[in-house]
Order: sequence, then C-alpha cells, then structure tokens
Amino acid sequence: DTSREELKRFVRPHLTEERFDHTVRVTDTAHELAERFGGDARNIEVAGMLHDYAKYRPEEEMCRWIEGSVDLPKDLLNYSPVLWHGPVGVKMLEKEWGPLDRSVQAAIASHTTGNAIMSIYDKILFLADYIEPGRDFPGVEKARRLSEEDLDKACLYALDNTIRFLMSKNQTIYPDTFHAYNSLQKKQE
Ligand code: DGI
Ligand code: FE
Ligand code: FE
Ligand code: FE
Repeated sequence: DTSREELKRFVRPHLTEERFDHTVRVTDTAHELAERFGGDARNIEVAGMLHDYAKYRPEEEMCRWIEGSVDLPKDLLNYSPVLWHGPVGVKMLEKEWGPLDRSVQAAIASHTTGNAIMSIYDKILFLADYIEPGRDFPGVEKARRLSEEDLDKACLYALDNTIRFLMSKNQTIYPDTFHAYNSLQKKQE
C-alpha cells in the first residue's frame, strides 16, 4: 500500500509550497467527507495527494498530451488551460507514478469541472478541493455547511457558484461543468 509519506515525497518536487499544503488539506478534507458519505480511504488518499500533480507543467507540454492521446477530449484545447491539469495529470501520472485505480483516475481527471455522472470519488475530490480550510471566497462557508449534510447539494452549490463566478468574469465554461450541474440539479427535483 502507498503511504502518505511516499505520496508526499513523490508530489512535493512538482508543486509550490502553497500548492503542496493545499494538496494535504484537500486530502484531509476528502477523508472527512468519505467518513460521512462513503468511499474507500485508500482511493481518497491517492486521489487527494495526486490531484494537482500537473498544475505547474508548461502549457505547451499539456497541449501536446491532449493532441497526442486518444483518451483525452480534444475540445479541452478550445477552453481555458486551467482545465488541463486534471485530465493531463492522469496521463502524466500513469507514466511517472505508475498504474492507478480507475476511480482515482476519473476523480483526478474531473476535479476542476465535474462531469455528467459523478462517482462518490469524483464528488468528494471536487468538493474537498472547493472547501478545504485554506479556501476563502464568497460562498465557501455555505458550501462547507452543505457538506456537513448532503454531498449532492454541496457539489451542486459549488458548481452553481463556480458557473456564476465564471459568467461574472465573462469566462467560457467547459460543457462538463454544465453537465455536472444539470445532472445534480435534476436529482433534486
Ligand atoms: O487546481 P486548484 O486551484 O486547486 O482548483 P481547480 O483545479 O478546481 O481550478 C479552479 C479554477 O478552475 C477556478 O479558477 C475556476 C476554474 N474553472 C472551473 N471550471 C471551469 C473553470 N474555468 C473555466 N474557464 N471554465 C470552467 O468550466
Ligand atoms: Fe486543480
Ligand atoms: Fe476545484
Ligand atoms: Fe486543487
């Protein structure tokens, strides 16, 4: 089994100190959410510790991965490069870390945007990344409150708030962000 220390030694050289501290807080937050809502602790640990692995890779390198890999959606290239580190990170980790559980790969790939059919791991990583204690933005307290009770409602709120924020900044929004919002909204009805 992979220990936290082994994961730390692996990711640390790839991240800034702030991003490394964020990574550890995301992992701890994800464990708390898993105790509340379910999910295998091992998978949570690996997904949390590796989720921002590719965050500081050059855009050109990430772009080449998207162009060259059959499993990465090409339409990412039409959207913000901030969306690339999740999906590309999975490919880089496959090469530079080794095999990962499918559910861990999926959670890392969709941690920035969400997706249409989010697994427990997808939801927990997405939400932990949003509410970890170092985050401070309008709405984070409400997201934390919702995360005490209802995983779907908390994710839905995070997606809603993210979409509104991006629209207020005249940013484009990746379709998976809407797909995630729509499927969780539908479940509320
Ligand atoms: O890598 P982190 O900073 O820990 O967090 P993240 O991977 O969730 O990235 C957060 C950023 O991604 C935040 O500035 C909002 C932005 N984002 C999320 N969904 C979309 C998006 N940006 C665009 N342009 N489109 C999206 O759909
Ligand atoms: Fe990220
Ligand atoms: Fe996020
Ligand atoms: Fe993150």
